[in-house]
Amino acid sequence: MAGNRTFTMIKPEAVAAGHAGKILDMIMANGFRVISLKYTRLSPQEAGAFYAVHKERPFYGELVDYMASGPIYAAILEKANAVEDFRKLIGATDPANAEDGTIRKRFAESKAKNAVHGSDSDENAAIEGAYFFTGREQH
Ligand code: FUP
Repeated sequence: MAGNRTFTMIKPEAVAAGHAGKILDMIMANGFRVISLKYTRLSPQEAGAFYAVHKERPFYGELVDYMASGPIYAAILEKANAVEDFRKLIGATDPANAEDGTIRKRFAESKAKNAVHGSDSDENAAIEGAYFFTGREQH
């Protein structure tokens, strides 16, 4: 249903630091249901395609290298008002600006290595979720 799903990734630095379990716990404790979940790794080509919208930005190359640098968790989440509520839960892109109690405030290393991704619209949530999961993998 439109408006009720978002897509997230727990990014390589947070996985490597052993934070994935705690981050998933925060997500579930805040009322998000995990519809799909996968432990995977993006190739540089896949990371480049996923972030193609940022192609012209100066940080694009670094972002792509980083997102392909290690395994991630990818997940589709369900909750009323999922996109907006999840962006509130993760906090600002730069953890220095993220509010207390947010995932990025607690776990992000920096603006570039900011622990989690959250879709920015219902449309992108659907596109991003479909990139990682077939219909049969959504429950
Ligand atoms: P967000 O929606 O909060 O994930 O942020 P953006 O879509 O603006 O950026 C996507 C990713 O690009 C961020 F998660 C980290 C990276 N980024 C940088 O490395 N430097 C910047 O100045 C902005 C974004």
